Amino acid sequence: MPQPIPARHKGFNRAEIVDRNFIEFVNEWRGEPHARPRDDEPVLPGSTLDARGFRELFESQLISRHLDLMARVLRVQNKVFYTIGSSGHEGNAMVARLTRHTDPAFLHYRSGAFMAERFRKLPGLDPIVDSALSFAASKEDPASGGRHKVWGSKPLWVLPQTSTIASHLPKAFGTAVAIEQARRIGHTLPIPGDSIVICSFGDASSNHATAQTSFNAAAWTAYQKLPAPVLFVCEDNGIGISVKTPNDWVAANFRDRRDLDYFHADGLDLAQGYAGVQAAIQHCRVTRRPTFLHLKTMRAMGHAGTDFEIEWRSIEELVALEATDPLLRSAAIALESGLHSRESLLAGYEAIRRKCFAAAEDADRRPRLQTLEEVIAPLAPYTPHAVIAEAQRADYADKRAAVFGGADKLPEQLPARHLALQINAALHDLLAKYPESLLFGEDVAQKGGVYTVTRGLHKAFKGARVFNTLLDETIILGLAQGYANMGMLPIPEIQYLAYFHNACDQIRGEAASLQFFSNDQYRNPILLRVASLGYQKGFGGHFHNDNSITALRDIPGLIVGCPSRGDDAATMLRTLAALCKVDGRVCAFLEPIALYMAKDLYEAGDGQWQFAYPPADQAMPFGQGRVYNEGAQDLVIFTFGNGVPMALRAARAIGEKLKWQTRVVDLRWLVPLNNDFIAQQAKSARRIIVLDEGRRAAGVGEGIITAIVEAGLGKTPLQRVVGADTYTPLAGAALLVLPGESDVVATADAMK
Ligand SMILES: Cc1ncc(C[n+]2csc(CCOP(=O)(O)OP(=O)(O)O)c2C)c(N)n1
Ligand SMILES: [Mg+2]
Repeated sequence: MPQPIPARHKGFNRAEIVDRNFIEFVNEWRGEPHARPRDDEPVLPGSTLDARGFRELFESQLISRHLDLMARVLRVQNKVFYTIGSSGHEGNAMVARLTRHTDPAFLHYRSGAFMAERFRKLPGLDPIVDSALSFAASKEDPASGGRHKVWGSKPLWVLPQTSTIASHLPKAFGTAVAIEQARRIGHTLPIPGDSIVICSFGDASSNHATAQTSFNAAAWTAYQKLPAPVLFVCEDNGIGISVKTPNDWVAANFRDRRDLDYFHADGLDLAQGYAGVQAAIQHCRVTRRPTFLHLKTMRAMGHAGTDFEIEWRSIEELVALEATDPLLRSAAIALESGLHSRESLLAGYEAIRRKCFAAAEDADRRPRLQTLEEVIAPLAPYTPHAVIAEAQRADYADKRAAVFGGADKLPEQLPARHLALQINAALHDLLAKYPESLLFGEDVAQKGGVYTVTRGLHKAFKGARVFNTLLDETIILGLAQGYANMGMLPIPEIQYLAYFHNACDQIRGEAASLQFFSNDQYRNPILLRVASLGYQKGFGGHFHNDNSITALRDIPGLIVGCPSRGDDAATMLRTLAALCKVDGRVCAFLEPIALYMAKDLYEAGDGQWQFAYPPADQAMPFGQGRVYNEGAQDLVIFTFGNGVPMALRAARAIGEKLKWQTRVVDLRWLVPLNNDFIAQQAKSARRIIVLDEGRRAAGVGEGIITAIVEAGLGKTPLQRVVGADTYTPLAGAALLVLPGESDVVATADAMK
């Protein structure tokens, strides 16, 4: 017969009930205690956890629990701004105890106990004070400076996470690979060489494409007998918000995966579960193989403070669930082992409650972010003098000579050449300049990329620095973040812009946000190259001619450069690498495929779109555009990429037809746009054409026009020649969609 549910268990506020359950459980405990164990003796007979370990773990669990309870109370008073809690997941403290504070951790949002336990590893840190500052969005929050409630810590190697499900798994995998690769390229790691990477997530999240690709990539790596010491910790509470995970699904799904070694541990019971956690961590550390720890947890108090479970679950189910609260089990162990009396346990429980509330009240009195400047301070650091100095630094002549086959064979001594060859030379230079740089992507190694832009790099720098990845853009960008986290300079390639969109969140939600959410304590510089844009004739169709730059333009903090000619590409790559090295920026370099092999400007054979390779000490100042036919005022064409040679040809036709002098402005830097430069060029224009190969609804042109209008120059006659809002079709029909030279001439003609 099921027991009737007592009225006091039927309340709406489950936090109060969970709290009361603990006190009642302790008060009503009537067991027989064992002889109190010494610190180094098993907490209960047969357990691999000793008494001291238990005591500390239990305290970490209680800290986490009281932070949750405090958050529920103070949220309604507007003193705390986050209520997604860790209640029921406190067993994850065991993972923290059995790993080192230098094992990088990318954590699930239910990691309060993990954090409290990891705090023990360094003296002088207080998890309650730090967490309270974070809950209160205080400017003094050491994790994010009040920007988000994240689990993060610079000294404890907890890299802060945003809350997009599973988005942290690719970079956790990448960091594990990077730890091992460092040795192969002679790079000094910021952490010990036998570190492992910890990455936790929920059961529902394990189904996410981003999670699955990370498991797959880790297994793909281990299958080739390459090390990938990542510990995936699946905290299985059987539910994701309100959707139940099918019974036993996580075990069934992961138990027998090839090259992903499965361990199980009961996270609801410290005495029982410790051995399983120990085994998994030991296995990962020693074998350097991807390891999957299935940690049983439960979720108490709903998904967040806003989730009133009683409205959508039966009371019987809730009460049964709450009876499995791991803190009740820890209380039982504490009492059974003789480590605590009922009184001392409750006194300890209340003391931690008081500490949490006091810390929260104190945090509430601390300053919060007050100005926009404060909010965005860590987003996009830029130190211009240091960047240009680094970009122009050319103290690697010997290495250059070795790479190019002799001091007399340097690329600047060769005749003018086209874009693809100049990018290729510039990449040789960058890899020579930065021994910690790595170039990787699909087909970039022996084949040298689809367009031979990376040809020769694999031979020159060998497979540890120039290599093919598995076919997954999310993983390519996860690897990039991992290498960056370990102090390397990743230069990933994405084969086409359309395939960047496939993995965009790894830049938008993760890489570009790290400086912001860590208050600039962590940086993950990346120099991402993407073969981009339209008009190319080798491979037709939309996905090889994607002209949408918009998805990059609105990513806060990202830098986007787009060259139209080879010499600019080289000087720009140097600046982008310097922006990575000096300011830790995430940069994208859009290489116009259609211009890779372009040699001519006006007529076949004129060779006017080939340029000499700039010597190694030349670099392009960030934001600087290029102006053709300076001083011309009848018409100014603002453009970039393929639009530049197109505009120059159109300018010649316009000159013949309308007798106008046309200035062509190549912006070169598309994110952020240099509004002052645009305004300065627009000021003296009688007419303006914005030539944008992106799309009408959302390209680059709107940004250019906004800069012109905001500079008070909106009265200048202005027209836009821009791509249509459609996908790009195959063959000649592509030119119906993309702007053409004759469109520019016709638009000018209509402005007479
Ligand atoms: C990409 C993405 N989709 C949806 C969400 C909304 N969301 C937040 S938590 C969550 C459930 C996660 O469940 P689980 O992985 O089991 O973790 P738990 O909360 O149970 O610990 C969902 C759907 C999200 N944050 N990110
Ligand atoms: Mg879950």
